[in-house]
Amino acid sequence: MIKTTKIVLLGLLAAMIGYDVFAYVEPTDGDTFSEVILAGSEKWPALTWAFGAFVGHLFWPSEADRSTKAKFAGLGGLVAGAGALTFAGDFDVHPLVLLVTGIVSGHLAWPQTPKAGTDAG
Ligand SMILES: [Ca+2]
Repeated sequence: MIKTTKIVLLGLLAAMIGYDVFAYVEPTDGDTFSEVILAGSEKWPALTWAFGAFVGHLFWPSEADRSTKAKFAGLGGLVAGAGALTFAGDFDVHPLVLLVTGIVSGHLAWPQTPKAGTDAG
């Protein structure tokens, strides 16, 4: 199943790259993935935070046990709540702040557990 997942991921990546090249060369402006995501993040800053949370989930695993992870989830929720308050206000927040708080939230509230034999942690 891991091999199938890798094939699906590579297929999706190849399709996305192919589509993005097509979107770039055809005459409509602002239709590449990068342009659409940037425009979306300017309209909805939570999108930037969500990308950060996904990065924290994917690339910052935790070896903590379940009860510790539950405490971390609470802490991650607090960070997310602080982010939500930021979004609710009319603040001009730098995207780096949103990305970093998202990454921390993704790590604390939604971490993967490293598999035995890996060096991640
Ligand atoms: Ca285009």
